[in-house]
Amino acid sequence: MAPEPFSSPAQYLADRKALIDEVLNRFLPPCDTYPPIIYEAVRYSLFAGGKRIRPILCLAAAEATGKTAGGDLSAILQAACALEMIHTYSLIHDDLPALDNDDYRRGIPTSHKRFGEDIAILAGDALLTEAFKLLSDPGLSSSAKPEIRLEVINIIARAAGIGGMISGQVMDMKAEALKPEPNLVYFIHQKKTAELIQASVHTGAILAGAPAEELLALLKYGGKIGLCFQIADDILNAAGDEALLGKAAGSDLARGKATFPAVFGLEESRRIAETLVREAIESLGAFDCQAEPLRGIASFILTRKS
Ligand code: GRG
Repeated sequence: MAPEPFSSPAQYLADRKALIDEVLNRFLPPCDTYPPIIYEAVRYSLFAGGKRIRPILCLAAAEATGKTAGGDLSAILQAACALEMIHTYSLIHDDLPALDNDDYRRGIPTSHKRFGEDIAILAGDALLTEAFKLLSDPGLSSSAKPEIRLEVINIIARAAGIGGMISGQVMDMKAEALKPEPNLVYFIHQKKTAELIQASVHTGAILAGAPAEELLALLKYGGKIGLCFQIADDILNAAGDEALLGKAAGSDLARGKATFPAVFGLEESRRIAETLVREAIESLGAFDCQAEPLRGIASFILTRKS
């Protein structure tokens, strides 16, 4: 089934989220697969109501190239779902008692609160590994050439791995004992959040066959909104509505986390985030209306309430 055409950012996000949910559901075995507890735990976190920003960005970047219209989206959807699995794994592990020790995520008890720490660790491990199974499974989609598929695996592994999200998470924890300062907070946000978001855009672009100049512009866009996404997350944690967030607000300050509001204050953090959104949209200057979803997502990142 072809995705709905773009009408508004809100409609686009809702349509693409429904599409991602449907495909994720198809990729995952049902809850009564043996041993059921781990399938249930994986589905519990994956279908807890996440916004699906990373997979949607993967689709939107592919669509921006204009090369997907009427084409086979299966490899792009496969990669998009893998990105959401990696993101969900990172949230499950981030919430563990040994890391952030959070009780609520996406408005419901965290995985370890619901299933115990042992199963939560394994659910995260399962999602990370399943993501790479999905990315490397040629049986599911033959529409991407093997060398492009390998490049995608490498891009995502670098963003999620030791030099990417893991380093960001390590410094996020270690920084609680350090003085928050600009270089540190830029490093954490770049690694912890921005690189996977940029990799989502990158993945969609190369699977769609974006030419070099478009790819560069899309990478610039992805880097800017990736950083902006974490700054917006910091601002929501400092000044957002707990009921809308579905998790505790104010926790970053209480823990002494290195955040943009802690380093720059709320007002300057908002200004930096606005500049990043503007620059992200400017980097799409050479694209036509097919990049409208990407422009809309950039603005949504700043106005979102959860
Ligand atoms: C390996 C033990 C172990 C832990 C890894 C890598 C890691 C833990 C954590 C990643 C760091 C992390 C959780 C960054 C936060 C990024 C972020 C802004 C998350 C919220 O993303 P949204 O708003 O969430 O897209 P939804 O719920 O909408 O999907």
